[in-house]
Amino acid sequence: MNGRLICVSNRTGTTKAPSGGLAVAVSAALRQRGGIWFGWNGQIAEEGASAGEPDITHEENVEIIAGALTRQEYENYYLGFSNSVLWPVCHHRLDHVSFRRDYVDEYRRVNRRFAHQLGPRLKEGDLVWVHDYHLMPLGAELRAQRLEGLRMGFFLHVPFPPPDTLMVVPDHQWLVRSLFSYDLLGFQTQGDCMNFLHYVLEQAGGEMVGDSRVKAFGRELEVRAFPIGIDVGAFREMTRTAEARRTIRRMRQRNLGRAQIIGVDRLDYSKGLPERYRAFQKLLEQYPETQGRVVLMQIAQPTREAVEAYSDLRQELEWLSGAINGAFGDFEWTPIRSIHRSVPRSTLAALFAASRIGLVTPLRDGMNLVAKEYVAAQDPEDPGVLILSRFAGAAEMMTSALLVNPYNEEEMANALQTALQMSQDERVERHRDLMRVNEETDVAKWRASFLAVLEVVSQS
Ligand code: GDG
Repeated sequence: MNGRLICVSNRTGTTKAPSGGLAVAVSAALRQRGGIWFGWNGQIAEEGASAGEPDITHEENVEIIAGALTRQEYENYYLGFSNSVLWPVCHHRLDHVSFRRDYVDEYRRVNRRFAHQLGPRLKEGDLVWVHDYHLMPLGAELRAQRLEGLRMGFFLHVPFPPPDTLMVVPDHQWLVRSLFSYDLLGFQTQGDCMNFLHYVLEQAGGEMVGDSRVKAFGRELEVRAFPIGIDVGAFREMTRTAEARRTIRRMRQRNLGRAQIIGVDRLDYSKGLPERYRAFQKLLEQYPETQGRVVLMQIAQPTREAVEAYSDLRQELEWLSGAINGAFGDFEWTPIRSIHRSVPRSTLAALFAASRIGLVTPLRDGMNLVAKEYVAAQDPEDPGVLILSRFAGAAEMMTSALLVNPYNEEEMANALQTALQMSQDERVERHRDLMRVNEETDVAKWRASFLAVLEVVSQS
C-alpha cells in the first residue's frame, strides 16, 4: 500500500466521530493511509465576498482542507446545477429539473477552483478518490494541470440515469467526457454500470475493451459496481448498550403492544414519503383490524430547504399526516408520528430495534443505507421485516426483503399486512439472508475493494 489517499467530497467532516454514510466510509480509509480530505465546510461567504483560502486542520495523519462557497457559488453550483439539475435527473424526477446556463457555468468554475486549490498539494503516487455528483468534472480539471503520476477514481453515490434521461441535461456529453479523466468509475449497482455503458456505446461512439473496460474520447476507463454498506458491527453494538436497551424497552412500553413501523429519511422527494403515508392509510382502510394496533413513526430530517421542491414537500407531508391522524386517530392512538428534526444516531439504532417493520420505499435511491441499518439493528432470533423499494440500489442484492413498487400504494399496503402477519420462522430466515448481504457489503470491504481496484487499474 503506497501513496497517500486524497478524498474529495462535497462536504468534509471530522475523522474522529464521523456521522452518516459518506463520512464514516471516507474517514476510516483516510486514517488508515493518511492523506487529505478536501471539500466545502458548509459555510457561505458574505454577499459579494470571495470564498478566500480554505482552512487546514490536522487530525493525526489526515489534513482536512475545507473552505467556504461564495453566495453565488452556493446558489448556482450547489442549489442550482447540483441539486436542481443533477439530483432530480439522477432520481428520474424531471418535473423538478430547472436548468439555467449560470448553473452549469458556475459548476464548472467551482470544480476548477477546487482543482486549483488542491492540485499544488498533490504528490506523485497519491490516490485521488472523488465522491459524488457535485464533483464530476474535478478529475478533468486536475488532469488539465498536467500533474504526473496521479491515480484517480470517482464514486457516484446516486443512481446513474438511463441515456435518454441523462440527455435532459444540455451538457450531458461534456459531463460524461469529464468522467473519462478518471482511471476507475465506481457505481452502486450493476444497473448503474449498464446505464453508463449504454450511454457511452450508443451516444459517444465508445467500445468495450474488456469485461469492465470501456474506451471513448481517446481514453480507457474501468467501470465497476461497488455496492456501499454500513459498519455492521458498530451499528449492531449501538443497539446493545445498556442505554440502548433501556430506550428500546421504553419505546415498546409506550407503544402499548402496538406494532411500530419505522421510516427514516432525509426529507427529500426521492424518498417516496407522501406515497408511503398514503400506503399506510390504505392499510388502515383495507385491513380495519390494524386500526389502533399499528403506528407509523417517520423521522424526516429537513435538507436543502432553500430549494422550493423541498419546502413544498414538507408542507405536503405535514398536511397529509394531519389529515390521516384526524380521520383515523382517537384519544389513545395517533396513527402517524412524524419528527422533522435530526435525531441522534444512537436513538435511531434503538428505534430500528424497537420496530416490527422497516419501511424503506424511495422512488429511486443510489443504495439506501437505512435499509441496511434496520437489518443490522434486529434481534436475529426475533427480527422485524424489511419492506424495500425495488428502485433502491439496495434491492439489487437485498432480495429477501419484501420488495415493493413504491408507486403502487395498494401493493405497499398489502406488503405491510404480510409483514405484520409473517411467522417467526420466515422472519428469521429472511433476516439471515439480509445479514449476509450486510456482511458482504460492509463499508470496510467497500472502501478496500474500491482502492484495491484503483491501485491496479491505474498501473496498466
Ligand atoms: C446518499 C444516496 C446512498 C437519516 N436521518 C438521520 C440520520 N440519517 C442517516 C441514516 C443513514 C444516512 O443518514 C442516510 O443515508 P441513505 O443511504 O439512506 O440516503 P442519502 O442521505 O440520500 O445518501 C444513497 C448514500 O448516499 C451512500 O452512498 O446510499 O442512495 O442518496 O445513515 O441513518 N442520522 C442521524 N439523524 C437523523 O435524523 N444521526
